[in-house]
Amino acid sequence: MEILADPITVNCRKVLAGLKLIGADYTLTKVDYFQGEQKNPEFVAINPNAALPALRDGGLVLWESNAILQYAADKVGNASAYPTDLVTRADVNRWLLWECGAWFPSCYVFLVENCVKPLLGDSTDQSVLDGEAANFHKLAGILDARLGGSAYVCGDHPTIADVVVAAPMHLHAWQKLPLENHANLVRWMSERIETAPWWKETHVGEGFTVSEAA
Ligand SMILES: N[C@@H](CCC(=O)N[C@@H](CS)C(=O)NCC(=O)O)C(=O)O
Repeated sequence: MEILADPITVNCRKVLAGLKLIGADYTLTKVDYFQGEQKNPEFVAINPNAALPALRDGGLVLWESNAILQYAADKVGNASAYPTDLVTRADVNRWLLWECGAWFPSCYVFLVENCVKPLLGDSTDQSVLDGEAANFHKLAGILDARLGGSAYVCGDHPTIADVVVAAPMHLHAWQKLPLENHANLVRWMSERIETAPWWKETHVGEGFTVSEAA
């Protein structure tokens, strides 16, 4: 499997961490996000959305980070990372869709305002952050309630749902995500996610720095 990605971005880190959790072999072809290489015609021919990441595997070209993880887990046959029983799989799929449709867009507001804009010399728009706060707390509360009843998002061991849901908050301190009232979410992130090898090996630091291991 060839992954075309820039390890600093949310959805690329998600895929790289997920592939490590799954135990899938892959090669990484870097497409530089801040150089805008995702907009180059060669990459747009692979992903017409001009967005990272993408996968090539034999004749398959696949984009959408969550679809890439679903494919990779099924290809490897890792039923721990992506359970095959009907009910648990439905649960995992539900969180994947929730992340893409609701959680990522909310966390992304904080990433843009508190990380990307200052880095590019632009100023944070507090009114945008204030406008997103209620929605963020609603969503974080949903996740917090789930994590109050189980160690991981879908049970007692990590699945791709954990990687997918953690990714949009991967720079939570720098993003200044207002997590103080979501204790289960904070505990899960610090004790279950940030201690995991697949997360540490794909570390992204403030300023969008990556280690060699990434
Ligand atoms: N739903 C897509 C979102 C992909 C996406 O938005 N990727 C960002 C990086 S995390 C991107 O490349 N955006 C294009 C841009 O900002 O030019 C996925 O999960 O793969």
